[in-house]
Amino acid sequence: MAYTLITANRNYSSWSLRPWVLMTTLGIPFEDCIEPFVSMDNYDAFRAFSPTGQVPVLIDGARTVWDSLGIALYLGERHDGVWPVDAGARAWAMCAATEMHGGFGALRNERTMTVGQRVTPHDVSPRLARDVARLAELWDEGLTRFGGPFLAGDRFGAVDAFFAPVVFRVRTYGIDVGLAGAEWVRRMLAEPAMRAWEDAALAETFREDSHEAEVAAVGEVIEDRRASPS
Ligand SMILES: N[C@@H](CCC(=O)N[C@@H](CS)C(=O)NCC(=O)O)C(=O)O
Repeated sequence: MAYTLITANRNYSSWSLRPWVLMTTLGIPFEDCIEPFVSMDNYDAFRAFSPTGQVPVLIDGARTVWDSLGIALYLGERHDGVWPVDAGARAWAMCAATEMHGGFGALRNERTMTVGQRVTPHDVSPRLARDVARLAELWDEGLTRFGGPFLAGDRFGAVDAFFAPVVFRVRTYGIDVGLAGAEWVRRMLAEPAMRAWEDAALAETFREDSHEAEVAAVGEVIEDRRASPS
Protein backbone atom coordinates (compact mmCIF):
# COMPACT_ATOMS: atom_id res chain seq x y z
CA MET A 1 0.00 0.00 0.00
CA ALA A 2 1.35 3.42 -0.82
CA TYR A 3 -0.35 6.29 0.93
CA THR A 4 0.74 9.90 0.60
CA LEU A 5 -0.40 12.21 3.37
CA ILE A 6 -0.33 15.91 2.52
CA THR A 7 -0.15 18.23 5.52
CA ALA A 8 1.03 21.76 6.31
CA ASN A 9 3.28 23.50 8.84
CA ARG A 10 3.92 21.65 12.07
CA ASN A 11 3.63 24.68 14.33
CA TYR A 12 0.20 25.84 13.14
CA SER A 13 -1.64 23.11 11.27
CA SER A 14 -3.89 21.48 13.83
CA TRP A 15 -6.05 19.57 11.35
CA SER A 16 -2.92 18.11 9.72
CA LEU A 17 -1.70 16.76 13.04
CA ARG A 18 -4.66 14.41 13.46
CA PRO A 19 -4.12 11.91 10.60
CA TRP A 20 -0.34 12.35 10.84
CA VAL A 21 -0.18 11.34 14.51
CA LEU A 22 -2.74 8.59 13.95
CA MET A 23 -0.91 6.97 11.05
CA THR A 24 2.51 7.42 12.63
CA THR A 25 1.48 5.94 15.99
CA LEU A 26 -0.39 3.01 14.45
CA GLY A 27 2.55 2.29 12.14
CA ILE A 28 0.55 2.80 8.94
CA PRO A 29 3.24 3.64 6.35
CA PHE A 30 2.88 6.79 4.27
CA GLU A 31 4.89 9.24 2.26
CA ASP A 32 5.02 12.45 4.27
CA CYS A 33 4.37 15.42 1.99
CA ILE A 34 4.46 18.90 3.55
CA GLU A 35 2.82 21.78 1.68
CA PRO A 36 3.64 24.85 3.77
CA PHE A 37 1.23 27.75 4.10
CA VAL A 38 2.43 30.39 1.68
CA SER A 39 0.07 33.23 2.55
CA MET A 40 -3.05 34.02 4.56
CA ASP A 41 -5.16 32.33 1.89
CA ASN A 42 -3.71 29.15 0.43
CA TYR A 43 -6.85 28.12 -1.42
CA ASP A 44 -5.56 28.46 -4.99
CA ALA A 45 -2.25 26.75 -4.21
CA PHE A 46 -3.89 23.89 -2.29
CA ARG A 47 -6.61 23.38 -4.93
CA ALA A 48 -3.91 21.77 -7.08
CA PHE A 49 -4.18 18.65 -4.91
CA SER A 50 -7.13 19.19 -2.55
CA PRO A 51 -10.80 19.52 -3.56
CA THR A 52 -11.46 21.83 -0.59
CA GLY A 53 -8.28 23.86 -0.97
CA GLN A 54 -7.36 22.66 2.51
CA VAL A 55 -5.12 20.08 4.15
CA PRO A 56 -4.90 17.31 5.27
CA VAL A 57 -5.40 15.16 2.19
CA LEU A 58 -4.65 11.45 1.87
CA ILE A 59 -3.76 10.07 -1.54
CA ASP A 60 -4.34 6.34 -1.95
CA GLY A 61 -3.38 5.44 -5.49
CA ALA A 62 -5.91 7.09 -7.80
CA ARG A 63 -8.13 8.02 -4.83
CA THR A 64 -8.08 11.35 -3.02
CA VAL A 65 -9.46 11.28 0.54
CA TRP A 66 -9.98 14.67 2.16
CA ASP A 67 -10.89 16.15 5.54
CA SER A 68 -9.33 14.78 8.74
CA LEU A 69 -12.58 13.01 9.65
CA GLY A 70 -12.96 11.51 6.17
CA ILE A 71 -9.38 10.25 6.41
CA ALA A 72 -9.97 8.67 9.85
CA LEU A 73 -13.14 6.94 8.63
CA TYR A 74 -11.34 5.71 5.50
CA LEU A 75 -8.39 4.35 7.50
CA GLY A 76 -10.78 2.78 10.02
CA GLU A 77 -12.19 0.57 7.26
CA ARG A 78 -8.71 -0.62 6.29
CA HIS A 79 -6.63 -0.85 9.48
CA ASP A 80 -7.03 -2.28 12.97
CA GLY A 81 -6.61 0.05 15.91
CA VAL A 82 -8.13 3.20 14.45
CA TRP A 83 -11.29 2.64 16.52
CA PRO A 84 -11.63 0.40 19.62
CA VAL A 85 -12.81 -3.20 19.15
CA ASP A 86 -15.26 -3.01 22.06
CA ALA A 87 -18.57 -1.71 20.73
CA GLY A 88 -19.25 0.60 23.69
CA ALA A 89 -15.78 2.13 23.57
CA ARG A 90 -16.03 2.44 19.79
CA ALA A 91 -19.35 4.29 19.99
CA TRP A 92 -17.94 6.66 22.61
CA ALA A 93 -14.72 7.24 20.62
CA MET A 94 -16.66 8.00 17.44
CA CYS A 95 -18.99 10.44 19.23
CA ALA A 96 -16.12 12.19 21.03
CA ALA A 97 -14.07 12.51 17.83
CA THR A 98 -17.02 13.91 15.89
CA GLU A 99 -17.86 16.26 18.77
CA MET A 100 -14.31 17.60 18.49
CA HIS A 101 -14.58 17.80 14.72
CA GLY A 102 -17.80 19.81 14.68
CA GLY A 103 -17.65 21.56 18.04
CA PHE A 104 -15.35 23.34 20.48
CA GLY A 105 -15.44 26.43 18.27
CA ALA A 106 -14.31 28.85 20.98
CA LEU A 107 -11.38 26.62 21.91
CA ARG A 108 -10.32 26.44 18.27
CA ASN A 109 -10.79 30.14 17.50
CA GLU A 110 -9.68 31.70 20.74
CA ARG A 111 -6.72 29.36 21.40
CA THR A 112 -5.15 28.74 18.02
CA MET A 113 -2.53 25.98 17.90
CA THR A 114 1.08 27.16 18.06
CA VAL A 115 3.22 24.28 19.25
CA GLY A 116 6.40 26.22 20.04
CA GLN A 117 4.97 29.16 21.95
CA ARG A 118 3.83 29.72 25.55
CA VAL A 119 1.19 32.36 26.14
CA THR A 120 -0.47 33.90 29.18
CA PRO A 121 -3.98 34.77 27.97
CA HIS A 122 -5.54 38.15 28.74
CA ASP A 123 -8.93 36.60 29.56
CA VAL A 124 -11.27 33.65 29.15
CA SER A 125 -14.57 34.24 27.35
CA PRO A 126 -17.74 32.55 28.68
CA ARG A 127 -17.91 30.44 25.48
CA LEU A 128 -14.34 29.28 25.97
CA ALA A 129 -14.96 28.46 29.64
CA ARG A 130 -17.91 26.30 28.53
CA ASP A 131 -15.76 24.49 25.94
CA VAL A 132 -13.00 23.82 28.48
CA ALA A 133 -15.48 22.51 31.08
CA ARG A 134 -16.99 20.18 28.49
CA LEU A 135 -13.53 19.05 27.39
CA ALA A 136 -12.53 18.16 30.96
CA GLU A 137 -15.85 16.35 31.47
CA LEU A 138 -15.51 14.37 28.25
CA TRP A 139 -11.89 13.33 28.80
CA ASP A 140 -12.61 12.37 32.39
CA GLU A 141 -15.57 10.27 31.26
CA GLY A 142 -13.51 8.37 28.65
CA LEU A 143 -10.56 7.78 30.94
CA THR A 144 -12.79 6.60 33.81
CA ARG A 145 -15.19 4.44 31.76
CA PHE A 146 -12.58 2.65 29.66
CA GLY A 147 -9.76 2.54 32.23
CA GLY A 148 -7.14 4.58 30.33
CA PRO A 149 -4.40 5.36 29.78
CA PHE A 150 -5.84 6.55 26.45
CA LEU A 151 -9.23 8.19 26.02
CA ALA A 152 -11.12 5.06 24.93
CA GLY A 153 -9.02 2.36 26.60
CA ASP A 154 -5.56 0.90 26.63
CA ARG A 155 -4.64 1.70 23.02
CA PHE A 156 -4.01 4.98 21.26
CA GLY A 157 -6.62 5.51 18.55
CA ALA A 158 -8.42 8.05 16.39
CA VAL A 159 -10.13 9.72 19.34
CA ASP A 160 -6.74 10.49 20.91
CA ALA A 161 -5.52 11.77 17.52
CA PHE A 162 -8.55 14.05 17.18
CA PHE A 163 -7.75 15.72 20.49
CA ALA A 164 -3.97 15.80 19.85
CA PRO A 165 -4.04 19.46 18.71
CA VAL A 166 -5.80 20.35 21.97
CA VAL A 167 -2.91 18.75 23.87
CA PHE A 168 -0.54 21.36 22.44
CA ARG A 169 -3.07 24.13 23.10
CA VAL A 170 -3.41 23.06 26.75
CA ARG A 171 0.34 23.41 27.18
CA THR A 172 0.72 26.64 25.18
CA TYR A 173 -2.01 28.51 27.04
CA GLY A 174 -1.89 26.71 30.41
CA ILE A 175 -5.49 25.48 30.16
CA ASP A 176 -6.83 23.70 33.26
CA VAL A 177 -8.39 20.42 32.08
CA GLY A 178 -8.68 18.67 35.47
CA LEU A 179 -6.50 15.97 37.01
CA ALA A 180 -7.35 13.08 34.70
CA GLY A 181 -7.15 15.32 31.65
CA ALA A 182 -3.77 16.70 32.71
CA GLU A 183 -2.41 13.16 33.14
CA TRP A 184 -3.61 12.21 29.64
CA VAL A 185 -2.03 15.39 28.24
CA ARG A 186 1.30 14.44 29.85
CA ARG A 187 1.10 10.97 28.35
CA MET A 188 0.25 12.33 24.92
CA LEU A 189 3.13 14.81 25.00
CA ALA A 190 5.48 11.89 25.66
CA GLU A 191 4.20 9.84 22.70
CA PRO A 192 7.01 9.46 20.12
CA ALA A 193 4.83 10.77 17.27
CA MET A 194 3.83 13.87 19.26
CA ARG A 195 7.47 14.49 20.11
CA ALA A 196 8.51 14.11 16.49
CA TRP A 197 5.81 16.60 15.42
CA GLU A 198 6.92 19.02 18.14
CA ASP A 199 10.60 18.72 17.12
CA ALA A 200 9.66 19.54 13.53
CA ALA A 201 7.56 22.51 14.70
CA LEU A 202 10.44 23.87 16.76
CA ALA A 203 12.78 23.60 13.79
CA GLU A 204 10.51 25.65 11.52
CA THR A 205 11.80 29.10 10.61
CA PHE A 206 8.71 30.07 8.61
CA ARG A 207 6.26 32.55 10.15
CA GLU A 208 2.79 33.33 8.83
CA ASP A 209 1.59 36.79 9.81
CA SER A 210 -2.09 36.03 10.42
CA HIS A 211 -1.32 33.08 12.72
CA GLU A 212 1.27 35.13 14.59
CA ALA A 213 -1.21 38.00 15.00
CA GLU A 214 -3.92 35.63 16.29
CA VAL A 215 -1.58 34.34 18.99
CA ALA A 216 -0.43 37.83 19.97
CA ALA A 217 -4.06 38.92 20.34
CA VAL A 218 -4.77 36.14 22.86
CA GLY A 219 -2.27 37.33 25.45
CA GLU A 220 1.32 37.87 26.38
CA VAL A 221 3.76 35.57 24.58
CA ILE A 222 6.10 34.56 27.37
CA GLU A 223 8.22 32.12 25.41
CA ASP A 224 8.93 31.18 21.81
CA ARG A 225 10.96 28.01 21.46
CA ARG A 226 11.00 27.95 17.66
CA ALA A 227 14.12 28.41 15.55
CA SER A 228 14.72 32.04 14.61
CA PRO A 229 12.50 33.23 11.77
CA SER A 230 13.82 33.12 8.23
N1 LIG B 1 -12.49 20.20 8.25
C1 LIG B 1 -11.17 20.19 7.66
C2 LIG B 1 -10.47 21.48 8.02
C3 LIG B 1 -9.13 21.60 7.34
C4 LIG B 1 -8.46 22.94 7.54
O1 LIG B 1 -9.06 23.93 8.01
N2 LIG B 1 -7.19 22.99 7.17
C5 LIG B 1 -6.41 24.22 7.24
C6 LIG B 1 -5.04 23.92 7.79
S1 LIG B 1 -4.99 23.43 9.48
C7 LIG B 1 -6.15 24.72 5.85
O2 LIG B 1 -5.87 23.95 4.96
N3 LIG B 1 -6.21 26.04 5.66
C8 LIG B 1 -5.92 26.63 4.38
C9 LIG B 1 -5.41 28.03 4.54
O3 LIG B 1 -5.00 28.38 5.65
O4 LIG B 1 -5.42 28.76 3.56
C10 LIG B 1 -10.43 18.94 8.11
O5 LIG B 1 -10.81 18.37 9.14
O6 LIG B 1 -9.51 18.48 7.44
